[in-house]
Amino acid sequence: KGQEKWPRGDEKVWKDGLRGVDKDVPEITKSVVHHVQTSLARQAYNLDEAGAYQATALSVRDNLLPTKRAYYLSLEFLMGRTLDNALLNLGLKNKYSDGTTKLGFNLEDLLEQERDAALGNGGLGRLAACYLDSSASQELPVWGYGLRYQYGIFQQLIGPDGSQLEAPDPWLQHDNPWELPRADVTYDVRFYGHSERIDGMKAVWSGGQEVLAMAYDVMIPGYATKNTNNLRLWESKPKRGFDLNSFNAGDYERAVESSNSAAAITSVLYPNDHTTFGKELRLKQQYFWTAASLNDILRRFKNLDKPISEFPEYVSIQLNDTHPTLAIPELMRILVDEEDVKWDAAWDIITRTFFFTNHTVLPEALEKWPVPLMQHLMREHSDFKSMHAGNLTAFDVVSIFLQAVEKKFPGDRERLARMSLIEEGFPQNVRMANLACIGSRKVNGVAELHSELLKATIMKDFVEFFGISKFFNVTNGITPRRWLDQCNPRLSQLISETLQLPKATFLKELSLLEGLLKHVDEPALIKKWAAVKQSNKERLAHYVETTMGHKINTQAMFDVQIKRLHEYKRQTLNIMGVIHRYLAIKAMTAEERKKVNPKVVFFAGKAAPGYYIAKLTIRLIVNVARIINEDPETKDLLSMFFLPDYSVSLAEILIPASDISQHISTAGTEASGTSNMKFCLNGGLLLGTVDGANIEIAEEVGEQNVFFFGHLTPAVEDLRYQHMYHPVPIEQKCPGLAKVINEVASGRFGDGGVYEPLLNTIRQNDYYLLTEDFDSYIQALELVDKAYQDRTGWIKKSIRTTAKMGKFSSDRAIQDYAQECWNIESNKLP
Ligand code: Z15
Repeated sequence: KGQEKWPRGDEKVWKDGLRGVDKDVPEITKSVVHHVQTSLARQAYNLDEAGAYQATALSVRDNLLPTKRAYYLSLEFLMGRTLDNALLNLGLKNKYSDGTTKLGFNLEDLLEQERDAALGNGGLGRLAACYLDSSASQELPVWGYGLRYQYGIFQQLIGPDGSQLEAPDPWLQHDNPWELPRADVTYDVRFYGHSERIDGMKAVWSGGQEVLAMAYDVMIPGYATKNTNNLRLWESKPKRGFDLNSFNAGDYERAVESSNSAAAITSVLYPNDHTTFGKELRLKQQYFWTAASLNDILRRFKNLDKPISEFPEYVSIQLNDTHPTLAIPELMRILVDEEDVKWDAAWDIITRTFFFTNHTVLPEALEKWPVPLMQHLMREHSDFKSMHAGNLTAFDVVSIFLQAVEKKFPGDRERLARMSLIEEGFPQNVRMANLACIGSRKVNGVAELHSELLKATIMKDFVEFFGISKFFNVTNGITPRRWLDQCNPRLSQLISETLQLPKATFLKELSLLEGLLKHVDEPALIKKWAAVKQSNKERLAHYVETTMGHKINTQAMFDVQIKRLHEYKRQTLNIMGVIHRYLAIKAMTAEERKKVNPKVVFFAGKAAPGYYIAKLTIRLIVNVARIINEDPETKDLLSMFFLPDYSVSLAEILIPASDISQHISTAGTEASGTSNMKFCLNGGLLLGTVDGANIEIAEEVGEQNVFFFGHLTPAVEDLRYQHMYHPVPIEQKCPGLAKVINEVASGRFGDGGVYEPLLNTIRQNDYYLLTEDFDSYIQALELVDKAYQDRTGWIKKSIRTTAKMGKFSSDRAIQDYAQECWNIESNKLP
């Protein structure tokens, strides 16, 4: 239009926009310049309005393009309470506090009314919850899929003899304001029945039981953003309540039964952690959930109107452990039988869509399902009869994969047997980890050591077959919103004042905590830091007093071990250590007792209802506590509590109150641990073995600020071999521990005979190596006592520990997944 000046506008903006150097050039300007240069291949010097229109339109269109989404499939989401978290994320806590006060209600009391959503067992389920928080907070399009159990993890009661009792957790008895029932989102899921092939190609699956999956949506608010993500939980329902055409009594009964069994699928969370039971209902849960989720994902993809070959460009699916592995053969079935995709092309889609996270190397936790059970339940997937090309079924993955292995390693029959998806035996079993591995683009462990062990043990053959680049590590993380700001508001406030930063700044960029190091020697900070810890200890003491009726000395050191009861986590080592200390104090003179560092030991955790040894450990802890808490000679110096019914909400009280916490698994057994991170973030010091994420925590905070003991991972195998083939009596191997065991057996803490099976696990083959680590454990406890005597030194360690926890934010972990696996970007609007 006769403009003289080229380029139009500000020349510097054009130039800097092009090179992308000037931070002051707004995103939108950069995006338009980008399209001028790349999409139009034109120059600022000859750009007319028609060209500028094109570039502007392309830039706007970028905002409309469908973004890729990642789906987190987890059988467990251990969410805890929502109200406080939602208020903090929205920045509305103060306003609501004022609002309810005016109405005569104290907000803190109202928060206590909420029941935990406890749809998980422990670490794996809580990790999923932290990951949803971090995804929403970083505006990443990650949606969760799980099951809406009627009953969450059981409620734990302690019986008169000290044993664990289980009661149901009917968490949905009152209305749940955090979920939205979606009667409009339902899918049919088929079980049993038979499949027929048409033209020897496509299979049609019919008959059997059809169940309805109905969606419930749980909103996941992000922190300091309007963005919310979604957690979709499926409920099972009978497809037709009753078949109205059935008039005779037999049919009526069958209709009632089938409606019962449909509703049963999502009725209860399996309370076993780290063990597989091979129960048919559990397999039904897994298939029901993966089939409904995949249908939903596929329907959403189809709305985009893209060719099915582009599925992996829009969808990534993270498998949280092997529980959702049936999604692999199910997607294969859908692609081949329903979408007419050729076998090889379908497998290519599969292996670009799925990603697999392994959470343990313990053999008893590796899922295996009997082939006959699978064949019965999922006719279509497991029809092993048809093997010729063009007539393949979803589980023919087995033979095709083995052919490829055979080609790469000719004649290596043992390798073939190890890598097969089928473990030979009566019956044969499907090895889910093998299936998850070959069907995924990448496989990761959850801490550096664990990922290394994975590659060296259960995935060794697969590393040799696929190459090392398929395997990687994402160290777990925790959300600092719940595990600092929400559970420890006073510490969060103190950090904010010290760093002179708004809370929102370091809660979103946790590495900023390092700024505390500059202040670590300031007496004012040390004093305030100690005061915060003290008030958290008083809050815990108040909880124990009101729920259990015990008064606690809050001047004593608080020593905490809270986690699922399991032999590998070695709560037994802790209780033996407590008894050892008790006996030592008993043997002291009054003068010597004055030098003892007073201590209160807290335990909490659930045992799987069928895990006999774990339950016996609880019984021992409770009964030892009953004796020592009543002993007038020692009770001011040592007391011990087993807090019943451990939960997310109880963790929120315990963690900020701890001076020291214990993470003492046999080296090489705890994949990562995540409560270790929570304690350290709250300024509690760590007493632990060289295992899981403990190692990376020590790397960050410095070895002088943690208390390590025990044998290292490479020694474990050898020690176990020695125990097996060259057993040494416990009196010789570890006299200190033998003495403690004898006291228990003699009945000092109630009927000793009861504990024989537990004591025998140590006396006999001592698989978890208590006799090997006991002496160094006791030494480490002495070092802890010594360090605690220097209170100022201790507080400095505490501040340094908190300061170095940036790495363990789940924001970082989610970034790792987003980049390494999902290839997704933030949804942030310009
Ligand atoms: C579970 O909570 C974990 C692993 C499992 O295999 C099962 Cl079945 C449940 C835990 C690990 O024991 C723990 O070390 C890890 O921090 C957590 O998963 C999250 O990765």
